[in-house]
Amino acid sequence: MTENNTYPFINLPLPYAYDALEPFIDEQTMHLHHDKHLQTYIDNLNAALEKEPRIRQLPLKQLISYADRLPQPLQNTIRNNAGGVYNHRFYFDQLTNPSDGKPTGALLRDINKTFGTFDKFKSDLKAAALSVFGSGYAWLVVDGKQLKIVTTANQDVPSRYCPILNIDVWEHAYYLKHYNVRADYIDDLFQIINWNVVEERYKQCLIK
Ligand code: MN3
Repeated sequence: MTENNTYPFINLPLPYAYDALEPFIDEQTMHLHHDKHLQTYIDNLNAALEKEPRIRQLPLKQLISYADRLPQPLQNTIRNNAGGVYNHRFYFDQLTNPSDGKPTGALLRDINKTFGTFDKFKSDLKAAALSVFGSGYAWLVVDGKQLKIVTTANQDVPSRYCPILNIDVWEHAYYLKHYNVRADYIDDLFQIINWNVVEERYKQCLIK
């Protein structure tokens, strides 16, 4: 579970070493992605909240859902930067050392029920991730009790659903190693998913 849910936001350390995801995600990408890109969202969010005492104490997810009611340009600033913090923490927390892992138990059963097979699920999620034009994310979410794949643009969060897995398809997530070949990055990402984390999220979504 993530601590530090309110202002001032800090960049929590990765739950593994920077080189832990090699050879699928390289160490340099992890340094840039976590220490520079995520840090920038955190700094920008803190700078915006410093000037907005009325919303400063809202937890991260409430900031995101409240953003719609804020005047422009504060609305965009909060949506993009609070979303950037939430989405990146969510992404980093679900990764782990390479393994042949796949989900077990209820999650595997329900993936098979929804998508046919685990391989079909992976190809559907990959297709969704490839379909994101420009920057954004592909997600595995729970909609009511139903698994579903959705995509979001920029740093938007799929607020209508309970998310359990995301794929960051911003080029900064893969460009150093995979260049422009997003498909190869997605294949590599499937080698480093921490399915225990995803299964735990699934359990939490189902009891909401
Ligand atoms: Mn990113």
